[in-house]
Amino acid sequence: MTARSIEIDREHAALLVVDMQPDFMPGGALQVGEGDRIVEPIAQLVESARFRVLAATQDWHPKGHVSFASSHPGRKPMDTVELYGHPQILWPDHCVQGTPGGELCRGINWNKFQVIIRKATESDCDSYSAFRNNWNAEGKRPPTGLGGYLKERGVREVFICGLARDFCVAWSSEDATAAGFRACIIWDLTRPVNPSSDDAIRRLLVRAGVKVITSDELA
Ligand code: VGL
Ligand code: ZN
Repeated sequence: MTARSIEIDREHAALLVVDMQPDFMPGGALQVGEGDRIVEPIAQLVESARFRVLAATQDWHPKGHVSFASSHPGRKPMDTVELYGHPQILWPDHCVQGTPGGELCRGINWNKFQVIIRKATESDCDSYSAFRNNWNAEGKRPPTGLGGYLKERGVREVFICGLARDFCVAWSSEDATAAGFRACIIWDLTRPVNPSSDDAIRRLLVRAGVKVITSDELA
């Protein structure tokens, strides 16, 4: 099979690198299998200068965050509870503000990024997506501001990679199309929390209008 070649319209293109943080790497508090394997290829993409805008997210929870199992007596990590009428998976404590596990990972030149959005910073609301929080007590999903930032900078197409494929990357990709961007998920530069979700996630994203590509197509 010969790889298709995807033209990047550099002037209107952003790379969005999601939650590349030690707590999501093997050995971290909420480890994602092989999360470390995508650091080097993402670093190369960052160096390649093929995107005018480089954006990233950093999961950045206060201590005692509502998404932590430790905040729900009697619950354990990976349990699901209902929060404001929607399912909320309870996670191990992770990416706590100011802790080493919450830093941006080594191996990627973060100095090149124009914008790094910290998300899930409010105690009572989670945020998987780079563009919007999860539902809050008012039943709303307030924007993070990233969509406005990218639009004001003339971005039309967002290429998305990072962790985790089935949570923050999937939600960010879906919301990117909802916000009016062309969205491409660079599938091989993501890794899932739950590998058995891959087929369902891929179908969900395609249905939402997200283009699923691989990094070799960008070569
Ligand atoms: C994430 C679960 C909880 C992610 C963040 O980055 O995908 N997943 N917080
Ligand atoms: Zn989180």
